[in-house]
Amino acid sequence: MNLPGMQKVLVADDDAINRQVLAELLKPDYTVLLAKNGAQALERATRHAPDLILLDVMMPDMDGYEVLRRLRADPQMADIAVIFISGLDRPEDEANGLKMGVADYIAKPFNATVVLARVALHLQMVRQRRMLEHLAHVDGLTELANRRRYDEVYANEWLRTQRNGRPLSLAMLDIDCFKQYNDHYGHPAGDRALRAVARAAAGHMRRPADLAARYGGEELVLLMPDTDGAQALQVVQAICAEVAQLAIAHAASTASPLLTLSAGGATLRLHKGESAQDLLAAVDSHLYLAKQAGRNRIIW
Ligand code: GH3
Ligand code: MG
Ligand code: MG
Ligand code: MG
Repeated sequence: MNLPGMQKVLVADDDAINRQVLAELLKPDYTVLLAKNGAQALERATRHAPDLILLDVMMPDMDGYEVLRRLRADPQMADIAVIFISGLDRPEDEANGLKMGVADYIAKPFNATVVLARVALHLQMVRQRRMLEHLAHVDGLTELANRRRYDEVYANEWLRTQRNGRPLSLAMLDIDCFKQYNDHYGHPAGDRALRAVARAAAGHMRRPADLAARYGGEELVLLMPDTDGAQALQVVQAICAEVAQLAIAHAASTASPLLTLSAGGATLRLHKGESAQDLLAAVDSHLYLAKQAGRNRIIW
């Protein structure tokens, strides 16, 4: 069965019998992908992002060591768990494999029950690691990226922008009179409103590199690499329009009878020699101006 929630295991072995035996063994519990050589293993891994790779060490053309090196050198695949399955059964071979960073080493001829148990164990660790990463990077209330994640991504995007000279746009959204909203409607309603605003913001992040994050409290930050000011402004306008459409009543707001946002934005222009802090400072001051000018507006 290939259920969508099933974890994916890639079996890479040049021996057709081995592939078949392992595939039959794993198929009841996992989505199994097969590769008959190193090049195919890398291609399948790139395309299908398996959770675990059972990798034969001795293969013609490209051996398991080389496949592992190339996986580790590719940021998209560097974290994939790998188990070596090898006819090399000397302790040195096993120790070498483990030193290269594989999760486990299984000697051939293998015992089916043991292979299955080890695969299950490592896939459980993969699930646990993903859960920890999720908890470390995602804000529990809004499900947006959290501040920690944003700081990491911003630092990377900043460096990338300095290398490629492409524009980098940043915007900060802040819910208007949100303290009064909580005071008037209660914190649970405030949480729901904040989640709705977060969903609207996330829904307008179109490119893979775009990031909407919870900067803190009721402030969301949008990071849009490769996006000029005009494009980024349109995105923020669309988010504000969507929040207006949600028509969340806010009887205690000084800005509008409905819940609104204020936003500040700026786009990095390298020739001005701005720093990462300057960009954030510009965004902050624009948000401040938007608040000063009466809220429910965007200043770019
Ligand atoms: P302004 O228009 O100037 O932004 O006014 P404001 O009241 O929105 O700003 P202020 O920074 O004074 O208050 C922010 C409020 O947001 C205070 C806090 O109770 C509320 N808030 C922050 N995080 C959460 C949250 O997770 N849930 C709820 N319900 N409220 C939150
Ligand atoms: Mg082989
Ligand atoms: Mg506010
Ligand atoms: Mg605020």
